Amino acid sequence: MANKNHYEGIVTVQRHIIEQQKLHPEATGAFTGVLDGIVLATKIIESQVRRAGLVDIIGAVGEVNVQGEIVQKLDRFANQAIIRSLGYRTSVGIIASEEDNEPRIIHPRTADARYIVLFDPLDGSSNIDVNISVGTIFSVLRIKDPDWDKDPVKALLQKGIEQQAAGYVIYGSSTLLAYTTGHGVHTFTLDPDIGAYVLREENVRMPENGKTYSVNEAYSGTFADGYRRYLEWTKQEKYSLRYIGTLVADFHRTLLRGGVFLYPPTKKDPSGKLRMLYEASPMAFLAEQAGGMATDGKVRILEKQPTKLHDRTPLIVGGRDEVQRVMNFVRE
Ligand code: AHM
Ligand code: MG
Repeated sequence: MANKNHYEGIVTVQRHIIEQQKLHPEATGAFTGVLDGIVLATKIIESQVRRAGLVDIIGAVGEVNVQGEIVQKLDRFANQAIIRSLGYRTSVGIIASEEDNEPRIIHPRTADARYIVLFDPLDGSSNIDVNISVGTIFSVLRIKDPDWDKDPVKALLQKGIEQQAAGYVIYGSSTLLAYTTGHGVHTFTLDPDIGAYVLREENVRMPENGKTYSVNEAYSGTFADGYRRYLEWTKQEKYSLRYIGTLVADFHRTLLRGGVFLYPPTKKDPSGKLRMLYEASPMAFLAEQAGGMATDGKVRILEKQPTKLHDRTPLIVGGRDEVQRVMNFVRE
């Protein structure tokens, strides 16, 4: 049982979001409600992730999702938790999940429906069965097109720079939430005693350099020459390799410790594996807000125009100096 004084002056994520909203005088509170819905969903997901070894929820459902991957049971649970938690927020018009073929219109056109929420419900899902951290990623866009409900896909094909908010939760040794609304990156830890995300660090800064690289090096035989030369260089410079295979966890380490994460084009995935709207774009927003960089090797991720819902992109993200160095090799 935590001691009473422990909770004096506590800042929960809800309180923090309300404070942040004061930076936008025109805000109505609708946006706070959207983030609140996401926060609730992640608590529901976390409770199941923690029980994964106790109940019959790990393992595959026996279906293949839109990305051609085996659907894990927890993936499906997480997807439904987010859809339900956002379902009664009338300010959300469209939600789109990495797991689904099409976006869902959850409120037909009303004066209130102003936001689009995109999410990867359970990132790193192949790691579930082996007790390795998984996560949830989210991105919030504003509805701009007055006829949005006629063509919801068109409404959400926006550049990353248009994001109103982005964040992730890691279900790791503790449960941690990181978010940005364009005013820095802030992290919170879920306190299991009170069921609230409690402020851990405000305005997290990504170190500009750090001698760690993170990549699935087993695929390097099919990387372009520039990437291969960079990987040779890391050996000469005595870098360390860290690769978890859960983007959220690899990104979070890079955010705190510095270094670079890369998922280049491969023979199997010529455009890279990671999804533009559900993974690369929110991570790029967070990275830049923490002083880091994110590129596809040529173009800043936040300036790329997505052309379809499940677009993929190569991703190089991390501290400024490290990303710049990879780009120098790749451009040569
Ligand atoms: P997922 O969202 O289906 O779990 O897939 C995305 C994951 C990322 O978390 C991770 O960075 C990457 O796939 C790992 O891919 P690979 O196994 O090819 O290294
Ligand atoms: Mg993912």
